[in-house]
Amino acid sequence: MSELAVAGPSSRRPRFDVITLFPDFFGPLTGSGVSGRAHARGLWRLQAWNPRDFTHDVHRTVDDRPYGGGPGMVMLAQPLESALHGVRASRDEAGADAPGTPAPVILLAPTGRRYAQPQAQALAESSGAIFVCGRYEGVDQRFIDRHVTDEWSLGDFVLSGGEPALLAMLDAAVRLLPGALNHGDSARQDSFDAALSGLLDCPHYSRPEQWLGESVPEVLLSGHHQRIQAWRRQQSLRLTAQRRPDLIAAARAAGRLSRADEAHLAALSPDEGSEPN
Ligand code: 9D3
Repeated sequence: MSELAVAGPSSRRPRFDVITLFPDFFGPLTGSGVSGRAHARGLWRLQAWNPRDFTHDVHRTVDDRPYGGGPGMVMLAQPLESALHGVRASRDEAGADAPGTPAPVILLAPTGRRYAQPQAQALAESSGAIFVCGRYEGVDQRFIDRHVTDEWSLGDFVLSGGEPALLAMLDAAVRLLPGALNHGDSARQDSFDAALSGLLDCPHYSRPEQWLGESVPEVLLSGHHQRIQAWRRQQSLRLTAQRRPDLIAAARAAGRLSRADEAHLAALSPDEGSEPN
């Protein structure tokens, strides 16, 4: 069997194309930190496309006023579609997607489905995606109806556009690529979900042992691996019960809480119970 046949779509480096009026937004993602290092290692790639470069009028118009009136501007369908055609041709040329499986077209929008770790994981295991970042009040619905396959939101707060949301989403995906983290990190990453059962992480301490009169919890200095593990688990349970009771319920429903976990939760005093958000 040839080498090419061995490398299936799942082992392909993801390629992300972004249609955006602000391509400069994405420099830090490819240039800095964990995502930048992964990019330098060739683990993923990103190409930004500006719809302004796909206009034909002298003003390079990418937006206009909404029919029916109202505040703000709407992104025009034509420059977005022309940019998308450019993206498709480029991906085909590069063989970015397996034949017959075109990349999804994902619109970043406050009306989208909430992004979370499963979506990050799916992106990391994919051959990539085409993202459309909205600006202004929105995107002409006819472009969405014709081309967009998914709509994603980062959460219930108002951004000035899709770009900052997409930065966070891609960062979450890229750090999951095999080889993106250094060795110590990746071992931790492999066990991260399983070890914490979807709970919040425990508190961490480092040197010095005494800082401004505050000590490190004694158990962490004890050298008793099992006691340390138990303490960390209990801290995770306490913190999660306080701040994210929804995650406790989800872990319980998934059968990820042991009898010892349940006993610890039951023993938490009422003032350690859930606090209002
Ligand atoms: C007046 C109605 N506005 C909705 C609250 C319109 C509107 C506000 C902000 C339309 C688009 C935007 C820009 N935001 C995004 O494009 C966006 C976003 C967000 O605002 N919050 C969380 N996730 C995302 S993903 C894209």
